[in-house]
Amino acid sequence: MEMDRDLLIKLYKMMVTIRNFEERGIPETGQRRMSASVHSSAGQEAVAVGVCAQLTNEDYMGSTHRGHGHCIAKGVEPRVMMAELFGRSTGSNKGKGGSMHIADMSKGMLGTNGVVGASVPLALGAALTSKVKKLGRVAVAFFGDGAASQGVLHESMNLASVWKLPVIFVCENNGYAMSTPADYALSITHVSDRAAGYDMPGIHVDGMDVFAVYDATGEAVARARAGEGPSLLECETYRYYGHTVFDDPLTYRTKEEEDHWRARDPIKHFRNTVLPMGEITAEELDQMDQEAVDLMEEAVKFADESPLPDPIEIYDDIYVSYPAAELKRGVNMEI
Ligand SMILES: Cc1ncc(C[n+]2csc(CCOP(=O)(O)OP(=O)(O)O)c2C)c(N)n1
Ligand SMILES: [Mg+2]
Repeated sequence: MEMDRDLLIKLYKMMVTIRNFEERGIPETGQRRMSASVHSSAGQEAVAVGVCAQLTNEDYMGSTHRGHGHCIAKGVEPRVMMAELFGRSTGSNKGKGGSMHIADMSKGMLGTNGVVGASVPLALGAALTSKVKKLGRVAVAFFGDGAASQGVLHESMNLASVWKLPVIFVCENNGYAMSTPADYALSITHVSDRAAGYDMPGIHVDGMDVFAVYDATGEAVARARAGEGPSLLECETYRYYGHTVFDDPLTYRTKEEEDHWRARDPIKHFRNTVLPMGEITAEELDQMDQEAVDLMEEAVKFADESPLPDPIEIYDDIYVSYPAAELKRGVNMEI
């Protein structure tokens, strides 16, 4: 593992920003009784950050319903994400998408996604674009252990291998799909073993260790950029909260299990690994913790003070546009 100070700072900042976004932003949306459900990625920060730190702004990424961390790690601004969660016009998608429809094409962020597994063919298509147009970009598809058994994943892995597309399939195995344990629902112990069926490398890493994720992704990205085709990376991780934060009594798992994973917290792991190296001090890391707290204060304030979308914009940004002037005249809104 060779990492310079700037990279270490970037990895830590991203992880604490995600943790703070989830632990501040999600309760805010709950208190405001917002209707859209939100899924916390707290606990899974090392996966999003370790993977995205190997990507450029131009590379593509398709995300899931549990996608706030992916967005932040890919460079989407937390305050426009917060505004999106609050349904405000300053949100990444003008307040009309919410948590599961955050996209930012300027960052190669193709979208969080309410349809389990749907990130995968999207990323595949982006990888095909890159190959056909010789753009040199790679595409990452994040998906969960539940999505791992969706048919579309297997069709996509097959096609990616046949066409040697520059795509990295990243399974975030957090142990559960809603309340269904992965070790019940999966036919094999490691999702990464399925790579053999598609003639691509399958790598299994500790998803609580940002350095392990970063290194494994680096190899997969290098392979993709060299035209050698796709890889499947499985990162073993854990979500700290329920499937959705507010409606899950968590009766399917034990306190002991939660404590076990929290003891392996990715942010703690980073501190324990990096501080003895002497490259960064505890005070500097504490300072970054505080900056992440301040950033979320500012993000919540920005979202709060932003207006709701104007109802006249409801038919904007869809495939068939409906002129605002006609809506104002109150003509039939059917299209
Ligand atoms: C196609 C489809 N099937 C079912 C659902 C309902 N659903 C939403 S999340 C989820 C579980 C997904 O589990 P996993 O892929 O492991 O992701 P995690 O929630 O653990 O991040 C299910 C079944 C859905 N949104 N889309
Ligand atoms: Mg899961």
